[in-house]
Amino acid sequence: MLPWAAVAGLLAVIVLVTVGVVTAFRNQGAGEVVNSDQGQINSQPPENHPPSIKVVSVEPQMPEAGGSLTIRLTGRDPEDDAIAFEYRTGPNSPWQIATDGRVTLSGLQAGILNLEIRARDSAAHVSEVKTLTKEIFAAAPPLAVAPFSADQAKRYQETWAKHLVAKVEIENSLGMKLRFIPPGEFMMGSPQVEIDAVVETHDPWHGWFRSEGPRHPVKVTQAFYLGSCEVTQRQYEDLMGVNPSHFSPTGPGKDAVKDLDTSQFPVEMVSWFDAVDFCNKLSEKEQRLPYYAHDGDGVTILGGTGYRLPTEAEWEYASRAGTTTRWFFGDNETNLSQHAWFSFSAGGRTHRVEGLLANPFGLYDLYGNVWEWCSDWYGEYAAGEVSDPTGPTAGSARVVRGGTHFFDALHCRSALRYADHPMERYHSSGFRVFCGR
Ligand SMILES: [Ca+2]
Ligand SMILES: [Ca+2]
Repeated sequence: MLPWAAVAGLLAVIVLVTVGVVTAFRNQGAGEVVNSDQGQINSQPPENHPPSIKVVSVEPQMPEAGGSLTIRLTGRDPEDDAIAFEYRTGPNSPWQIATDGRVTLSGLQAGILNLEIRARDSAAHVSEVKTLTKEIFAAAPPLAVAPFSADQAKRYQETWAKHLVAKVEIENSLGMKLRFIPPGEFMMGSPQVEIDAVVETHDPWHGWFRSEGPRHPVKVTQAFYLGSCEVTQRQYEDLMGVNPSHFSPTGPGKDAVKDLDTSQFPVEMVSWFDAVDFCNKLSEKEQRLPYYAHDGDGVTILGGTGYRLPTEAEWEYASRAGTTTRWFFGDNETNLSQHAWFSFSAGGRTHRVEGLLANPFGLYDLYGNVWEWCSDWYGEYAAGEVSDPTGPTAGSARVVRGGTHFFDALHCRSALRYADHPMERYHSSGFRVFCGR
């Protein structure tokens, strides 16, 4: 005769393994078990089974670090015993009660969360342990919503770069430096009072000045890299094999740059198509997918990870760096010569890039030196809010931004717009490159 406990244990194992084959009945009132196959009566406690457990919901679907996570649980017990739910966040953590079948975790840490859950019935039978695996995402920093200070611009740049595991500055295969620009929002264009003020200068550019309105909110939803400088003559020649620049030792403007090393001067005499070809060739060099398909007069946007020209919204957003003033350093024109080669300071020619002060994002020569081709066709602004605008779908001229070495201060502002036919080449036509992350 086996001891009572051993019999009970053996029977429990048999029942667990052969549920559905061996059926046990409870002998009412006696606390005995009748085994229907063998007809034996033993002094056994009633047979009981563990409950099952199931996850009903997990909220939110993409939990962020510092936030909370709520998991709702349900379960069933074969005997309809009362069920309690338990959880723990690791094999070394104590089991805790999930009151009302709800687990709420707050103060989440970035990384992978492995939550163990189980159910226990009132007869102390415990379900299998289930593991719920959830990625906790690092919290996104706040968007760079203008206006913000120069210090804040740097902080946005650093925190977003860190969040996206990117560098604030990268150097490409041509030795060209590119600056990380965080996503954000800004007011594009000039307010009417500003437009009225510059039109008051009786400049023949009234039409261009007026096209700075209506000022409208723009969202820049993706971080990107923008060349810290205009593309230089050396970079252009290294990649394209030619230096078309007017202000070069062999160009028509060679007398203006006599005895000067112009290799770090901005390349000019490049058309919009030349700039597009440069971007594509640089993409190929770095095994990136070319952004454009260029066939004769036709350029199709393929998208992809390659280099391209910035949109004028991206150019203005990066140029403003959170400011709402005429220039990224304020409204005081007398400070422009610290930041730009323009008619007052340039002496009628281009100058070495990176020679003056940068804007808060670390971009040089945004104003003056050479015009910077943008990707957009030129067109009037619409009034409403837009996200990542790319300009009209067709047109006759491509946007250029920033003014040049022979324009005065009012033509070298963040909001100033101008456009040229994409085939045109001037000794003031240059560009800087855009690269997605
Ligand atoms: Ca049970
Ligand atoms: Ca420029």
